[in-house]
Amino acid sequence: MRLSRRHPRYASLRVRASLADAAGRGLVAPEGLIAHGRGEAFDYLLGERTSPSARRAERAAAVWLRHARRPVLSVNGNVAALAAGEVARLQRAVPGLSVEVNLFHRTAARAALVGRTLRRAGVRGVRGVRPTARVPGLPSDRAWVDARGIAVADVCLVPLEDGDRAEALRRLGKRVISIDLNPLSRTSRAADLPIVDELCRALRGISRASRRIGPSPRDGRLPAFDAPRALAEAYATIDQRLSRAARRRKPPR
Ligand code: PTJ
Repeated sequence: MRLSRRHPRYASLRVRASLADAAGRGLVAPEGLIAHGRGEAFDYLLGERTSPSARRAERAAAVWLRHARRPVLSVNGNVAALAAGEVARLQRAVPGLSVEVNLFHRTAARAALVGRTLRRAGVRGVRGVRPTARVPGLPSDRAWVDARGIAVADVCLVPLEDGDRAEALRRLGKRVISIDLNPLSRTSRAADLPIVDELCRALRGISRASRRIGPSPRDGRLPAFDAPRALAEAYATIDQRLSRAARRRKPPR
């Protein structure tokens, strides 16, 4: 299908087309297309831009990743399809950041494809293609992790995660940073540091902040973050936008 650049939703249509293509190649699970649609709906409600509150969360995430002893970024099919290049840039901006394939709908072939996609984009030392440990108490294939990656991480950055695993990681004493446009999701509510922003914008924001911070001691000291406040600010953003639209009887821009 040809997309016209003049279409007012060109950028969004292009992303959809590339995800549909990635689903055709088996990189994205069919369920990943549904997850993307849910994300788009929340992005619409949030104004399709990074809010000041999300920007603060991205800066805090950069500090946590810089100070973590063993930080790991978890990558599923959607993340690889949408943001493999941003993942590589973040790894360059946060020296020592491990990148691990972690799939809900796991097959060996999909895991290998996600790994290849990341390596081609410039990600180094991709973990999790052949997992070697399990997160206890999780029945799904998402429990499969790398014994030298997520299994021993102190800080896990988990974009587009499911709530069960976010909760299981926290039970193991890990600090969880989520990226999820749905501030009501179980993942956002379970995270120690929820970032309510679109995946690519959030990864760019964290990379930018990390470059600004520069080298930091890997001392495991993570400044406090007020997660309930960050979520309340996201609810308020949606509330204000809808209330304004209801008053004007016109959708906000
Ligand atoms: O590749 P797999 O097999 O590991 O499967 C990945 C999916 C995404 C299918 C799986 O993790 C899943 O089912 O996720 P959920 O439970 O639907 O959660 C995904 C969350 O990500 C939802 O709350 C969406 O609102 C949110 N989301 C979707 N797209 C984006 C997003 N958040 C930020 N940026 C996006 N682009």
